[in-house]
Amino acid sequence: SGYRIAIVGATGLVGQTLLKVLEDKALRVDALVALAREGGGRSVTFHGRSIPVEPLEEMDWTRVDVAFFAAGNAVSEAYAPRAMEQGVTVIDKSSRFRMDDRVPLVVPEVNREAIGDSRLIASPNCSTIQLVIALAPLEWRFGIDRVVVSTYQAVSGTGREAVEELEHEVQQAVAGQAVTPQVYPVPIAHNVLAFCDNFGEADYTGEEWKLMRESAKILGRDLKLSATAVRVPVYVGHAESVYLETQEPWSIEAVRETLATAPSVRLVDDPSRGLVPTPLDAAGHDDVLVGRIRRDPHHPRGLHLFVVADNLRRGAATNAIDIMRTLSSRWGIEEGDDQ
Ligand code: 11C
Repeated sequence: SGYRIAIVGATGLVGQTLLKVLEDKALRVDALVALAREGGGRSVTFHGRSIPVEPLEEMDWTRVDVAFFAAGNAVSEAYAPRAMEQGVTVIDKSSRFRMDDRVPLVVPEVNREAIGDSRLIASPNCSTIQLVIALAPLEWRFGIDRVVVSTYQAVSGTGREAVEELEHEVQQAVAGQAVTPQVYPVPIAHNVLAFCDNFGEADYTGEEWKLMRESAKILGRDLKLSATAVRVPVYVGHAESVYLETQEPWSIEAVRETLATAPSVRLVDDPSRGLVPTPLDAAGHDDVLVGRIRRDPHHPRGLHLFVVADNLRRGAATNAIDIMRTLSSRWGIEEGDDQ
């Protein structure tokens, strides 16, 4: 048998990427229901077939075993409990339940055992996922004392309207017209914005608090992690400059070997050939690219990394689908037999 899946928010950027990753991984899918708050005659395409988008309100949840929620906090809050009452496992991409102590927050490469028999599993923020995939193997081998991360985040993290805004502003700027931002408070074309969402506690933004709190929950301990999250005029691919100090000493070779053998990590680190990770290299792939590995000249256990991944695939769809695949036996799907 195969997966019986609902995608809530199927027409959004993450919903569309979920469909693409399901196709790319050639998973066996016996039922696929595309849902949105309003059906409205729209459709999505899966393996060349047109699938109508159905209204969420009328969903009979017994048609599926697993539901991906990618339509924002309010939709998850209202509809995830209904799906779960009908026996559906919910994999939630919104931030609504992430910091709830009763809800596992999961990156399978790091803490798949946290899932237990939970019917609700939260998938972290995109910039958190790629960060912990790079940090966890270093934490396990050398122990992390503290981390300072600065992000360079793509506009697709905001949504389709921000992608269109960047395209439009670039055209306006090239045509010598005044740029009129709508999604962001200031122009994003040819600019750098030192905030990714609203400012909050202690003048950190919500995105920065997500990085700090979610990483600690996933790694399972208090983590001295401090973040600055920045939006840059890139369409797809979040980049992160990561500085960390370890508890144990290490050699550069040991760090490289640790990262090279870590799941979902690909080293792109050859300064002699100018090889560094870029968002364009990451886009369309599932790997977390890691490069610029070097020691802080002022601290013997201070390590710099540059970490880049496709925020829509690795940072959203692929992580959610990997969570589903770890649970395949719940629905009688044999591991390895799921494709
Ligand atoms: C961004 N990280 O790039 C955000 C998007 O909590 O899942 C994803 C927000 C979230 O703006």
